[in-house]
Amino acid sequence: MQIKLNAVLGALALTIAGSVSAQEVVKIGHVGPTSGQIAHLGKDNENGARMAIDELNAKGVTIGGKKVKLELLAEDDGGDPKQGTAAAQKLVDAKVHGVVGHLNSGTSIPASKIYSDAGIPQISPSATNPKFTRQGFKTTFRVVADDVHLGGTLGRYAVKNLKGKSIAVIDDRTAYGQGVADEFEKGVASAGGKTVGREFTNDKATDFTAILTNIKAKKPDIIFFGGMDAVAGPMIRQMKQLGIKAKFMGGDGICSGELPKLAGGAMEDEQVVCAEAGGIDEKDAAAVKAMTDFKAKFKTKFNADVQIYSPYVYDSVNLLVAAMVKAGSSEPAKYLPVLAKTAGYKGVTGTIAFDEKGDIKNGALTMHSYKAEKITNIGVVR
Ligand code: ABU
Repeated sequence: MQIKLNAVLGALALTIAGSVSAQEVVKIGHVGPTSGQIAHLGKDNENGARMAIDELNAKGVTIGGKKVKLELLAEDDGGDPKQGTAAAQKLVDAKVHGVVGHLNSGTSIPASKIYSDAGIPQISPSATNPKFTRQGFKTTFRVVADDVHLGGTLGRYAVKNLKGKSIAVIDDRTAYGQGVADEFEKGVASAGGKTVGREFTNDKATDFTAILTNIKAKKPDIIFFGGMDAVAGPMIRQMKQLGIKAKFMGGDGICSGELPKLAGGAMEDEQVVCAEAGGIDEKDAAAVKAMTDFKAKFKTKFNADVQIYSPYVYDSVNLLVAAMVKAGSSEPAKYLPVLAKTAGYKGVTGTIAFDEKGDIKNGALTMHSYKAEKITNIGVVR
């Protein structure tokens, strides 16, 4: 009898201990290229996610009356579409509650079908190819402007502000690079400008002598590159070696803190003009303070400067969790409609609202240049 009673008491004690310690875990997936050519950008993104999760856990998150613990499941897609879909499937199999990523359009687009089929919300902090949010998926969101906005604005800026008379275009044949270069050309044409040549390379190339020699013969005053900083840097270096003095433009993919280093000191002051696919108005003191504080905290935590997208990743993780809290559930089917209705969310990258496609409403672009090897802010355009 005594043995039976002890067994019952033991089982009861285990059950009570179990229910006390079984705090619900909410899994947030993050995917980016933490290996390969743009690993420095992938790591920047992953750190943005880590910072958001650590802060939320430290503050404490309650969803549907229960305190939860957030867990980051970080995957590397190497910037490769096949590796991207494999990483997406891995996160779906791990039953993540939401995903932030991927970094590249070429990985975000194929992965979006996998998340959509599984009903899991995905926010890209950086994929700018318009197709990403135009596939009819209810689970797909992005917090940056798209390439139509980005490339078109840069094209008009090249003609109207930089007074470009003969403009050459190069792209890296990726979903992002080719798309943004096409939109740039349209923007140049719409502003009455002239494109004198179009060349292409790939996202792993290191030698641009042949295409730059072709372009040099056309005497451009501006060269636009659709691609990422890892290719743009050596291209700027080789322009200098070939005696090409043209201005160099690009989209968000080249607009990193790392670009001067990648160009090996070959970048002249104000030679490069690029646009971040988001940003905050310099006149909005509260927004400027929020971003300044973010950058300082990021530097303290990771001993690294923000590259491009980590603030967008940080906001994206916070958006997912805010929607879960508001919906009272971390179940994707329950919080997805709340996420879709996001409006007036004050993040470190500005105020976020989604349109019916999952795109940011009234997205901003921030024009940047470089001086003394440091990125400088020219201002926000909308
Ligand atoms: N937006 C530039 C980098 C990411 C991408 O769209 O591929």
